[in-house]
Amino acid sequence: MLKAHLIHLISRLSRIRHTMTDSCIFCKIVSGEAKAEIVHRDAQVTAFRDIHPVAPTHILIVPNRHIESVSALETDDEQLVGHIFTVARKVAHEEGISRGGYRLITNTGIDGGQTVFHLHVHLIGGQRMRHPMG
Ligand code: DGP
Repeated sequence: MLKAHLIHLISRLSRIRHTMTDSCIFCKIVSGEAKAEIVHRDAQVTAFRDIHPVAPTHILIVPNRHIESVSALETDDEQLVGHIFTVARKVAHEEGISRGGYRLITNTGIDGGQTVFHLHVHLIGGQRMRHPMG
């Protein structure tokens, strides 16, 4: 009985966490409450320049809806994930880095190096990069 109650509570809490936006900096950028240099915005995603660029082009593409990370994605989000990549391709073209190539990175969870817990894809380019596997 207690176990069932606890499972129900944890499930409710994780859902609340999933939609919580108050303290999320990327939600604030999406809503306009926080400033960022936005390069693309549509009904599903927003793309803006990273505050600490590691290359001449460093843009973050985020879903407008708060999703914590890849681990929180659901089957219904498949179209959204595809759209994020389509926007990455379009922005890369506009940045003039399509021909040279670029890197798309999604850090997931603490061990994956994620520091902002709102799903995002880094679009990085404008220079030759070392292969991440060495
Ligand atoms: P990650 O470590 O993969 O979670 O990447 C988070 C990125 O978000 C990191 O490269 C820095 C960037 N970032 C953090 N806070 C802000 C902010 O307030 N504005 C912008 N534009 N970027 C931010």
